Amino acid sequence: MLMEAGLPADRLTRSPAPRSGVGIIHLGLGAFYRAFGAIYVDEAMAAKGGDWGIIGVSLKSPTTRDALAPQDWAYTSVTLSPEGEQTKVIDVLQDVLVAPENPAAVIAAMADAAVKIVSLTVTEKGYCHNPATGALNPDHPDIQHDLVNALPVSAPGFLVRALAARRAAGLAPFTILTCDNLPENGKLVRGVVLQLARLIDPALADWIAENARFPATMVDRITPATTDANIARVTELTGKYDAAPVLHEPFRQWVIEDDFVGGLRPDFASVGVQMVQDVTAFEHMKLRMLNGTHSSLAYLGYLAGHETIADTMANPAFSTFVEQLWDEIMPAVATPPGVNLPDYARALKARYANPAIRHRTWQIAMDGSQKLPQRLLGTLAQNLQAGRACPGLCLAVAAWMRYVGGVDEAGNPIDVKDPLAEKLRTISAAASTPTEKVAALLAVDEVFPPALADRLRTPVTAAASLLWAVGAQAAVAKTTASRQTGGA
Ligand code: CS2
Repeated sequence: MLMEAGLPADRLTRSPAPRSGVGIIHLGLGAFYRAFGAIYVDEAMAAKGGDWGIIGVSLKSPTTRDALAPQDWAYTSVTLSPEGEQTKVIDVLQDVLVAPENPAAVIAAMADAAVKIVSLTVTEKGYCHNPATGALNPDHPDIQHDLVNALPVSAPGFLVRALAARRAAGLAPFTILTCDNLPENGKLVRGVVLQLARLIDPALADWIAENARFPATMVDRITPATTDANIARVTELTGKYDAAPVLHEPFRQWVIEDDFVGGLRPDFASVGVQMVQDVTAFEHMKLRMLNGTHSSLAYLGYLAGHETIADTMANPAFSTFVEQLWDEIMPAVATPPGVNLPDYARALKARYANPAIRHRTWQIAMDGSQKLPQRLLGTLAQNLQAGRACPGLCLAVAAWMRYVGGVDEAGNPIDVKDPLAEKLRTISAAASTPTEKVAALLAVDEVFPPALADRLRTPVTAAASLLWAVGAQAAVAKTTASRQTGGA
């Protein structure tokens, strides 16, 4: 990394300030957690103290550990607003472990008496569940492995084996704080952990059910993957080379069910986290209104040739279309306390349009088979049952179907990243017309519960026929033809 004078920039280093003790193990050390939860924890300790230092765990690759180790785990957070960039060094991480290199060290860290919370951002597919039902998939290869090996590979495996170690040592369990965009995420991770524990040792499952806590959360901060260009820009801004900065929007919202083992947690409320009794309404609103439209814009925007969400929103047909989506979604969202849904939608529109955030449609399009149920299908099920047509949302589902076929509108291949990618491509390729493709893909019951598939057949077939006939840009415009362009 060269500075203007032609000299290499110094590497970012940690401040010499004394370190706090470790209280949290975080599984899944991606950009999102480092731009979100880690910063809240850092601020809560600065405001109110406590030994809540974090050990991060990468469940797959050593990349983040290798990038952060020479920086003694410090990294730069960059807030990107249309007005400019603001940087801050975050040094709340105390260590980073790479699970496949030493799973026993991860279990030992999680079983340490000082640890009170294990938090997770392992993405939807990291829970090894069936997306349509939310239940553990016992046939998942990682779960098959973890059933018979004391040194696990999956997130549920690490949770269960570490809880077993704590029970054997006579310690209390930790709180499991999921920070992934899953429906009723606390309940989901609880179900997955208890199912796996029961298959390994029913008495362990009973102990976990009685003593562990699984607060649900709603998490929100748009954080695109960091690129090489971002790294170069951070060096320009700070004069230091940081191999793993995180770049994110100014907005953030964290709503947490206040249900921790022994009540032990950082003073989150002191730094603006909403501590509530029930997160469900917040979570539904966010998953349906934000992530639902994000995925819709990602598939349709990608097909229309847009690289980022901001580029997609700059296309007037799409900025009108997204308003139609919110109008379709809002009747299926209960208003959380203190929120006004149209205002929430207006704020989302401004966040999406933030030109400083280059969030690739391709990135958001990843893992659609794991995302569609909570982002789009719950809304559709509720609306169709109530007799409310949803042409915009059906067009989004059709766009996902087109996308997973693996060929774009110009005939170029799409690099589809999804645990079901191969299966979906094969199913799509075996069907020739849009009608046949829709029928075949609706039969994928990991994604579409059969009763919903029946309801979706007619409207999604209509949307797919339009999409295949005229392309994404014109299909979006046609679907909103009766609307006025303009503000939300
Ligand atoms: C996005 C989310 O990549 C995706 O699927 O929809 O990561 C989104 O940016 C966050 O949930 C915003 O809080």
